[in-house]
Amino acid sequence: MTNVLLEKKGNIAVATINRPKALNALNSEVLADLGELVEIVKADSEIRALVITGSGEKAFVAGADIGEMSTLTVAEGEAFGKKGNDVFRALEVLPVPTIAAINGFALGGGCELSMSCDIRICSDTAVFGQPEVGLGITPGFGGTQRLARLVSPGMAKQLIYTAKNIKADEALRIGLVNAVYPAEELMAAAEKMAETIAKNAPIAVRACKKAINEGLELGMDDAIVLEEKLFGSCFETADQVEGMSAFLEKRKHEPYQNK
Ligand code: DAK
Repeated sequence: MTNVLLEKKGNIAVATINRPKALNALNSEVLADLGELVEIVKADSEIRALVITGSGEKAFVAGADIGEMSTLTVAEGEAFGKKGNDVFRALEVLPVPTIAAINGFALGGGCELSMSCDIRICSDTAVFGQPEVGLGITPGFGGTQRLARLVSPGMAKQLIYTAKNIKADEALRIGLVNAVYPAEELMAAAEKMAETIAKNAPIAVRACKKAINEGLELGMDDAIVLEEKLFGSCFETADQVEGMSAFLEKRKHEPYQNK
């Protein structure tokens, strides 16, 4: 991968979208590398949390690549949209928890990429928006769906119909991000959060992700059954035995084994 850099640090990994000259805009190559990233992280049992950020000081991702999109035919547009949607959906359902560390512009496909992550935190320099209708298109990488689910349908419609950008403090106010940090502190905060997650029992963390993601698609009666099953499945893990034994024996648990 040349457009996405992956650095492993113990049990966490940091992926950096690396196309700074184009403000990390998503062209076909970046999308292909993001797809590869998901497969690499899925196959690596040492990675227990993934942080995604953008290279340079200006942008997380300034959207899908407008140059590449500008000449698409209807069929090519659908294919481009499918490529992005498939990658973003694979990221969303990746069992490993993901944190978007949004270090600047997160526009269009960039905002959509962040919304495919489990948790969003940003720098005080971050700017969010779905500018697509200003370019004559709709959001195409899940923006109409994920923004409406994450904030509210009314706020999503306002942002999408007006194509107006919002700053970090407004993103925090509407619940698009969980926290805002001074730019120079963002990555340390993201990695600290990832490390905190990575220290918890990984099978339980992954089960929580599945329960929340899949449960949100169900009615409450079915959703709590899903939770019951995932809760039950933890009782065949060594980490559950160790976690509860340590509590009862009034000692700190051994590092979790992911077993
Ligand atoms: N695509 C391509 N290049 C981009 C880019 C983008 N989205 N954003 C920035 N760049 C490039 C600029 O062209 C410039 O390149 P050079 O001229 O230096 O070669 C370089 O990055 C630096 O950008 P600026 O010179 O413009 O930097 P500024 O600080 O002046 O402005 C900016 C920063 C983020 C405000 C500005 O660059 C900007 O407005 N960028 C475009 C933002 C935008 O509109 N993004 C949303 C794109 S639409 C779909 C699939 C996907 C999508 C929709 C449908 N289907 C198939 C259905 C997704 C759509 C989008 O994401």
